[in-house]
Amino acid sequence: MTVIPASSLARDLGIDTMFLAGPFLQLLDPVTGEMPEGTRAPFATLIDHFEGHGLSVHNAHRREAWGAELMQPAECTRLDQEEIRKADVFVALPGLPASPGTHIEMGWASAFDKPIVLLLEEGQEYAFLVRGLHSVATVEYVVFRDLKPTLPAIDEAVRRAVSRQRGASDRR
Ligand code: 5HM
Repeated sequence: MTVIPASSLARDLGIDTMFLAGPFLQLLDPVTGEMPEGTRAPFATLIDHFEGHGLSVHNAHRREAWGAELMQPAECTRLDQEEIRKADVFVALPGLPASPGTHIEMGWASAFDKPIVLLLEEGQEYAFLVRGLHSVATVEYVVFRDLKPTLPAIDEAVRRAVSRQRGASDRR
């Protein structure tokens, strides 16, 4: 049983679900067809962290057993779009090099008016439409070097994105 702390993102913000996106195909080992441990780590860290905050995290990497149970394109596309539509907040690592699937998902999340948190690696170049997404959607950017020490800043970004998006929809 997961014990949710007294103050958690789920409880404080009244949210239930998160979609976590990030590079997938480019991380698969060509021999095993699976993501090596090192490339799973950022996703596992974020999933554990946000589940500890009482959120139900939808993540395709885990769903598809880190590559061992890869879905067909038509199946994962439909499912991902459905889960993003249902999510209370969308978090993504856009990928270096850019992950094509994640970029499509960022487009969906912004079109669906989701609060968005983008995790960007320090000193790296990202697409203009990633850097400019905040001009058309509720986006919080978190620049990081190491993910774990950045988790408190990521939590704050989630809080801000959800609150700002609520304020924006209340004004409409
Ligand atoms: O193009 P790339 O594989 O990097 O796309 C990754 C994103 O597409 C992930 O955020 C994931 O949600 C989705 N995806 C998926 O759900 C991608 C693939 C493979 O391209 C997959 N399932 N099998």
